[in-house]
Amino acid sequence: MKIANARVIVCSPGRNFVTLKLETADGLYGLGDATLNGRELAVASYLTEHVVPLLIGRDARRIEDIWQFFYKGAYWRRGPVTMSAIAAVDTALWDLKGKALNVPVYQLLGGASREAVRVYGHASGESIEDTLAAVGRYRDRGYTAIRAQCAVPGMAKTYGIGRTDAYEPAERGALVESVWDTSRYLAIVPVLFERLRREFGPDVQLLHDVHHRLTPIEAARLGHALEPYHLFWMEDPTPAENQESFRLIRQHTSTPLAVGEVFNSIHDCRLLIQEQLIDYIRTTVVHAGGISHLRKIASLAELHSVRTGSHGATDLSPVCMAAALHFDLSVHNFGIQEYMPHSTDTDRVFPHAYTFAEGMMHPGDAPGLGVDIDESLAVTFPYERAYLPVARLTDGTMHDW
Ligand code: KDG
Ligand code: MG
Repeated sequence: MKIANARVIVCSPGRNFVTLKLETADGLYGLGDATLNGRELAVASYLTEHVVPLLIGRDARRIEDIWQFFYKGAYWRRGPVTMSAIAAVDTALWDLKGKALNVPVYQLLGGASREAVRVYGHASGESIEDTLAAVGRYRDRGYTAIRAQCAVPGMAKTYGIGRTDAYEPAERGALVESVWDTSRYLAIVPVLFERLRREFGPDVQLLHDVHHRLTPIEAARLGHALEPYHLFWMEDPTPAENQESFRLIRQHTSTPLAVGEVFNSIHDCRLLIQEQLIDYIRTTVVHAGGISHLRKIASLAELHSVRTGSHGATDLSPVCMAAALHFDLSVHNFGIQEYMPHSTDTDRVFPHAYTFAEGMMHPGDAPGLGVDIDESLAVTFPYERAYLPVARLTDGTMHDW
């Protein structure tokens, strides 16, 4: 099981993806996702220039040792570029081990802890009425948990509002600057959820993403205002570099909190978990060091009654989605998985065994991760520069993501 070859494949079937393909001398290969939205080529370069040369000749069976080698051995620790690169190596090694032993990865992780994985979808609209209609469509497709986002009146563009149910967060070409107005946002969100509960009753699980736009006290106020509508979670209420700021939010509201899609190591969420300042940890395979590191975060979270709720937007490739589903199926303290279906072109480039039915997903029982890459099709979709939009306050001040 010596690693004989390693290649980085960059393609853009609807959006950019970076994939690491590891090949062994015995003719097996494993895939890992290394996509970092808006910074794809930085990870591709880190892999090609610094990681791939050190991988050749290593024993692919030594997953933990290779992880520690790239984490401790680089001297420079953590950071999204490094951790996405390590994640790609780790994911590809789990894929390889599954294929070598002829079992799906979840069997290597302790086996299934549940029959299938509950996912949530993204409903959004330009008005409250549009958002209600979008939630209705998700219900009709079988989703039992739905994230609801509504455009903020008076703001030309609100992040997270799709023109169709299937949308892409990054915009190709020039970077878009939008205007953010906290007062208007805080005014509309409770009205939206009051309508949603009235219309859809108590059974559907409702989620909301704040995208880090509030201060801790504003977030506390929103969480408190949403309490009558029993959200499954309020996500990323405030930027979380300062983990202590969640103490303030927690003191004021019982609305469950989910944080962590931008975190890349256990140290980014250690205090949040140990002090039980959050309810769901959203770290994901590709951005938090792969399946191996995510399992350590989940184990810490399990000790403190925090459950997992991994990020699953379209900028995580089907390779990451497959890895996430193997992780979700196996880990005891799984909470929910985000699922934003990929474009048809993406699904054609990355054929996969995972399935969706009635709001639940399963990774399938193919050996390894159960996902492939059609390289001859991938080359027909070359990289295109794209960025997430940024937000400024009405007076032009650059605002938090
Ligand atoms: O790359 C960033 C997007 O994936 C992110 O903004 C989407 O917040 C998001 C979510 O919860 O899916
Ligand atoms: Mg989010």
